[in-house]
Amino acid sequence: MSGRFITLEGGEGAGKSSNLEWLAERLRAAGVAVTVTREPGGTELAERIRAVLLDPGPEPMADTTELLLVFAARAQHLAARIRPALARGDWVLCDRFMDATWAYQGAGRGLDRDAIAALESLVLEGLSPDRTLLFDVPVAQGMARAGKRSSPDRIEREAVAFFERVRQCYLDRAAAEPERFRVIDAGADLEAVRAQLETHLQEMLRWR
Ligand code: T5A
Repeated sequence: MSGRFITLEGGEGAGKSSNLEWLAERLRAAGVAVTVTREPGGTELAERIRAVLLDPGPEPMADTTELLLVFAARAQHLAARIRPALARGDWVLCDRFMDATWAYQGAGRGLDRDAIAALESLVLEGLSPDRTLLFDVPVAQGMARAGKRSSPDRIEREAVAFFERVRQCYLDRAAAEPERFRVIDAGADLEAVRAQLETHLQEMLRWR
């Protein structure tokens, strides 16, 4: 694989989607071929799994069902979109990836770490992002932003304590892997967030 794999992570309303296309355009302007995608989703089939995952629906979803659906979507996304894009040399910009599973299903739901690790090994086959941009925002601020935009999906209906665990897990993972993660103060205004992103972008462009 000759491309680069860059993931954007963070809690609800942190500003990942607002900056994804901006980042892609900055990279394209520098002559990089970019594939923009997201999880759960990113292919026609994986987007259908996403719809099931996020639909509040009438029947409560078991936590293990949620975990397996997340990985089912990811397996499809990797096979049909991410690995082919990396193989042709694209830089893949992905809105959420494996760290989200550790944060939401691991820390948020409290699911068994060994089970998550086994599925990670099965589905990722050793693939890891080259860089992860963590958009860190206080939970209340992020939820207020997300709440203004649309009615809550199934996961957004969780309690504040769930999202506090998610945030802490992301910060712990960033501290444990400082070479992969860059943490962005996403509570700042958009201009200040983009100034931080610009620094990280220039650093990544030196990979070439
Ligand atoms: N999930 C996902 C799992 O549980 N396990 C997994 O393994 C994976 C991959 C995905 C859900 O799936 C879960 C996590 C999620 O709950 P989603 O809709 O993609 O669902 O969820 P989010 O990625 O959280 O989407 P959000 O839209 O909530 O967050 P974003 O993308 O970080 O925020 P964004 O850019 O849409 O911004 C939200 C609002 O804030 C404003 C924007 O204009 C927008 O209105 N905003 C700002 N306002 C002021 N200042 C700034 N700096 C701002 N930045 C953005």
